Amino acid sequence: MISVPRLYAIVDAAFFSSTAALMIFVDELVAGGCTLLQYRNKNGNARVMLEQARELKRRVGRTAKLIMNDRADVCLAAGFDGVHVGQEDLSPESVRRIVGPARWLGVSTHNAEQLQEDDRTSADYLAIGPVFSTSSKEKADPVVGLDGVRRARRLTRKPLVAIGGITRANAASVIEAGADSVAVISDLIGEPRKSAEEFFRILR
Ligand code: TZP
Ligand code: MG
Repeated sequence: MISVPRLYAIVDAAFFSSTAALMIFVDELVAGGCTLLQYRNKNGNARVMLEQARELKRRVGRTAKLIMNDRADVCLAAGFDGVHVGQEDLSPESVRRIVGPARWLGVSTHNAEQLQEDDRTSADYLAIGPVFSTSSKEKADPVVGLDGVRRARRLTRKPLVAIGGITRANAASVIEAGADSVAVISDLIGEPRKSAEEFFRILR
């Protein structure tokens, strides 16, 4: 069983006007104590994704685990530590066959039924969300709330990551509801180092 840190920082390329700005953001997250980072790029072409991913790997090295959103091929090409897929990506077992047994595989779920189904796969961790309303995801599923997190906790023994609208103000309630970790996009933007440090202080 893997161990997931309290804060799972998601680095969404859409928030940055240049690769340089994205890299500075990541340096700051690592300086703030982040050891698990997901690279997400929903609009970029595969070539840009791989370039940015390789640069991330060069900078982060082994100080933090790097997880690739959606793309098993780019994960392998960039030497990332794992892949995170959703309900409309390749199935967990298809990704597992591509990335092998050692890399981390995470799966996003949005309700109890999906969570139970993906609990039966070889996923290393499951995500549940959106917990709160979010503007960082297009066509987000209905919010599951803290009750959705509690319910998810009862349905899986895998590490549980909560996502969607999580901030320093509500993160403690999400962990209390049973999540092992919070995945955050927006509330790290701006002052990533300070924000990460505060998440770790709050979630100690
Ligand atoms: N999946 C469900 S909600 C979400 C994703 C990728 C976005 C979370 O972003 P934020 O800004 O932390 O609400
Ligand atoms: Mg996806």
